[in-house]
This record gives sequence, structure tokens and C-alpha cells, in this order.
Amino acid sequence: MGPNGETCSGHGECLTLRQLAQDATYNGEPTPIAYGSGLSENSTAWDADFIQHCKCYEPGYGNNSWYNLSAWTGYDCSKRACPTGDNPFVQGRKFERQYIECKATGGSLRLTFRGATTQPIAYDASAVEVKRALEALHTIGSVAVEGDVFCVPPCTTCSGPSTCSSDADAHKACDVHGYPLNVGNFSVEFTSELGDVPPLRVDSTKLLSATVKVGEAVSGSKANVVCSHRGTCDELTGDCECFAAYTSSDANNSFGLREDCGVMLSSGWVAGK
Ligand SMILES: [Ca+2]
Repeated sequence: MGPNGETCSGHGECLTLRQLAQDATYNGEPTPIAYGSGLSENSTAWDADFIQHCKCYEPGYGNNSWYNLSAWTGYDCSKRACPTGDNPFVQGRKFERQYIECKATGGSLRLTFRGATTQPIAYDASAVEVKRALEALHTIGSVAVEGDVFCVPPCTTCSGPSTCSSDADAHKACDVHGYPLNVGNFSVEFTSELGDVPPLRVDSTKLLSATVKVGEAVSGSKANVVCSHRGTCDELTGDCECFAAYTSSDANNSFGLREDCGVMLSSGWVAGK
């Protein structure tokens, strides 16, 4: 109850254990569980529909926010989660990078990350269009996408501007100067979601003559800790109060918009203290 008697402080919904198990996630990935399924065959999970608990809202990235600080937390959803970041003193940790190999002659596909699904992405989309579709998800803040054309068949020999000598369907695999493009071979680097993130899921049912493969090129290894362990979390506001000399980073040892205390202001400033 909130101070005015609202369920889950007005920032969540009250669910039974059975419902909560159906909504379960692992590393942000939906992983529904049948409550009581671990019990022996003839037992009943007596409390499945009696015990209730709050499931707090986690709106994620929305309203053009640059960092995911909008989650509510606490047993009654009365507290705010603070931004997370990498530990600024550990070198060499990496953002996760996944590859998407795709060949198709038409249609569109959808990508799903941590339970959120994009609008249809055209088979011949550019890297900018793929990036825009992914960043529109509430589960992703920012990604870096590389590649030229998403899913068109490759061209062995480009014979002129946007012209493939061997395959009429592959004309989009040649650029306006008559050079082959990097097709069907995209990489997606997760620059806001830290740590080992779950794989992108592909719905290719609307793609024509498609083969699609998604995999992990680099497993994310950055820490994903509250206020980068360089500040304290004000649970009323969801703001990090950074220790002296630390400020907002980009999770990559530079200044950024995470508000996570993940970068040092300057070593000279510290030495002068
Ligand atoms: Ca991963």
C-alpha cells in the first residue's frame, strides 16, 4: 500500500505467485515458469493463488530518456532504481556485440530484445533504419549498428551503378558507383545495456526466401552496478549521488549521459584534494 492506500504505491500491480511466475524473467528475458512445477507430482502449490506480491513497473527507455532509470523497486514499489554503470577502474571490459546474417529477396522481419519487439524492418533496410527500430524499444537505450544492406542476396560481380551482373534480385547489393555493398552481414553493439545480454530473437516469417542467423560475436563483460559503485543511490529520486571526483559516464570511460558516476572528473582534480 502507498501512503494514500494505492496498491503497490501506484507504481506496480498486485499479482498472485502463480501470475508472477508466468511473468518471470531471467536477465530481462521472459522466462515463464509454472508455479509449483518443481513440486512432486501429487503435491499442490497451495499458496499459488493466495499469496500476492507487487510487480513494479519498469517503463524502461521512453520519452527520449538516455538512460534507464525509470524502474520502480522495493517490496511495495515505493522506491526508484538508480542508473547503473561499469566500474571505471577495470580496463578491457567490453560491450556485447551480436551479428545478424540474413539473406532474403523481399519482405520484412522483426527483432525482439528482452521481450520487446520492433516494428517490421524491411529486408533491404540500412544500418540507420535497423538502429532506429531497435532504439525505439523500451528495453534498449542505444546500439551501434554496422552493415550496408540488411538482407538482400550478395552480388558476385557488380556491372554498373546499382546493377548486379549475375542476379537481378541482387541489384541492391551494388552501390551507385558499381561497387559491392556489405549485405546480409550486420553487427549490433549494445552500448547502453551492459553485461552479457540475451540474444536478439528474429521473426522471419514475413521474409521471402530467407535464411537468418543471429549469434554473439562478443559477450558483454562490463559490470552493470548501481551508480558504478562510485556513488550512493537516492531511492526517493532515483538519482546517484556521486562520490567526489566522479560524474556521469557513457559506460566506456568517457563523459556521457548515464548519470551513473562511472567516470572520474580528472586525475589532477583528485590529486589536488
Ligand atoms: Ca550475450
